[in-house]
Amino acid sequence: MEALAEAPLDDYAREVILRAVAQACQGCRADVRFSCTRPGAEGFVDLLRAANCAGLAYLDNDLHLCLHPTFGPWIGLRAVVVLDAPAGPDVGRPLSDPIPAKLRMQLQAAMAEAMEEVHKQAEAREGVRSNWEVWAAMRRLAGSMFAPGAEYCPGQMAYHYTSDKGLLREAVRQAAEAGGPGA
Ligand code: B12
Repeated sequence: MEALAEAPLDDYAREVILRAVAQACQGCRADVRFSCTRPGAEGFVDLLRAANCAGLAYLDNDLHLCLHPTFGPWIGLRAVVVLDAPAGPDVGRPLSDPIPAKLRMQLQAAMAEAMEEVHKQAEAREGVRSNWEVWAAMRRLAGSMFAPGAEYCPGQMAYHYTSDKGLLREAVRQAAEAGGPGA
């Protein structure tokens, strides 16, 4: 069986984005920064703040999540592309908080529960991974006021939180069987 790369989804996103940028920006200089670059490494960009500044999604500082007006928290922020060209007329403006007060209180309680496990672990990443269903439930609650249908499917959800490549391999196998994009 062919070995999978360290972060296959990040590699795939990088490849597709760079190809799209090359096609779209012929002759125009583009600086592309990816969300998988860790804080402290060269080229790091805070994608939550970038999405907020661009008016793409509201940055919720309680939840450490960006909320899109249609898809709520079910968006992945993959890259920022800065073009060496004049901005168009549709320059984004930060959005306002979409969460009503009652839901905000429920979310604060859900976040406090999720953070309990994080505080027990030396690494925040491990605290999220070992307790990921609680994090997913908090995110689902945040998504409850947006249009239904955007939530990740079970396989995507589990891979997203655990980075278990066995799950990814299985999803690609199923897509190939169904003649989908993995084929
Ligand atoms: C580092 C990081 C984390 C760390 C944060 C802790 C730490 N020690 O820094 C850990 C591993 C805990 C983490 C967890 C998660 N993350 Co994260 N993370 C990032 C990353 C790479 C950088 C964030 C950063 O450092 N910003 C810069 C600093 C200066 O900002 P800051 O205000 O000091 O801190 C920010 C974060 O670090 C975060 N934070 C700080 N301390 C802690 C502690 C905990 C426990 C958590 C959850 C967050 C958190 O809150 C601030 C943002 O408002 C971004 C991608 C990017 N390039 O922006 C993704 C990113 C923010 N993460 C994302 C996601 C989805 C998650 C998870 C849900 C799932 C996952 N993949 O693990 C979990 C849980 C978070 C949740 N609310 O549900 C998404 C958000 C998408 C969205 N719709 O909003 C991003 C944008 C990645 C992406 N490709 O989309 N993440």
